[in-house]
Amino acid sequence: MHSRTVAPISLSRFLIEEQREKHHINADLRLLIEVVARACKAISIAVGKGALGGVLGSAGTENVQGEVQKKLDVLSNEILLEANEWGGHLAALASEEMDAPHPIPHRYPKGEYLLVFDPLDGSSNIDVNVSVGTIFSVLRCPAGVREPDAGAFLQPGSQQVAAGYAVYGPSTMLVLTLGDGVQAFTLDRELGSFVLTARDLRIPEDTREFAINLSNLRHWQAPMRRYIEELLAGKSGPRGVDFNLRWVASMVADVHRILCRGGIFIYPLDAKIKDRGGKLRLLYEANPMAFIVEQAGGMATDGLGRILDLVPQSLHQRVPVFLGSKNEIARVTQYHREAAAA
Ligand code: P6P
Repeated sequence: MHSRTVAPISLSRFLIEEQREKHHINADLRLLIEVVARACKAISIAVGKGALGGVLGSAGTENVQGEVQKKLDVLSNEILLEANEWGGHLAALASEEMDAPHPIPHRYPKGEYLLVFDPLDGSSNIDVNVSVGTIFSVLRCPAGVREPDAGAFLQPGSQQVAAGYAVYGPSTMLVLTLGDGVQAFTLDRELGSFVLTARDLRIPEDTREFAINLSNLRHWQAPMRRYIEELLAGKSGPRGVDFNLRWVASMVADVHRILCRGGIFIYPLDAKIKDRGGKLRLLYEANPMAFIVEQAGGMATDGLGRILDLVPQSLHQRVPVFLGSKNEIARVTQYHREAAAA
């Protein structure tokens, strides 16, 4: 008697079971996640073509951040817009690549959700074939708001109903939280569907691995330098153990490693970017990653307080980001709080 092989659980089946058994999501949110996942498959194909796809290099334009847009930044943004406009699940979309929110065209019905995303994070790595990703966050549109403007998106990250990222690496993976743990799906390129490959990811509370752009050390504030110099001192320093540095310069790749084996990711304030409030964007980088990290038992702060408690002041607001293994983030946050209180 052959034991029946357990059929792989597709993203669609996972979402339907979440909806049916846990009443955790409704049909519109299920459709939203499936549409975003389908768009990420299309982006994965475009990214995977590399030089053969004629989409490497600069688009010759700048985005609202003043950053030169890669052709794939623009293409990924368009893929996500086109995929999400018609479904009737969204009231509006916002993106790192667009100054203002994108309204749902009047020819389509509107839904109750807002989607905000970084269509291709780490795109400076594209031309050198290093992993990049898509980061997305789902909020509810405030009640009674029929034509959501930027103000409708300015909700604390604790209001997110879902968040996730796709990482375009050796394999393409989708990592998702609906507020009930973190699940990971791997793209089966033959089936063309995401298959559940890891349930309830947990970040170890301790770690010996840290991710930071060390070249900014001389620009950091005192508590940041204190914390990193202790890690670099290793066995002979106050921590008494050696630490390892990893920095991909692609937030999605660094955060994914942390979800898989622990670690911390820090992009602190430094003298160069102090006036801008930080490097990473709150609504579509810090908030979704903080939601995922907390759901996996980690911690996420801006150096002083919980990222998910921050009330955004603008759509493209930047913040310092400290996230990952709880005990290390608690320590470095404590150093910053002590310095602020001194
Ligand atoms: P740096 C990519 O541009 C990004 O927004 C994040 O994905 C990444 O963690 C960070 O910036 C890299 O910054 O200063 O090392 O280039």
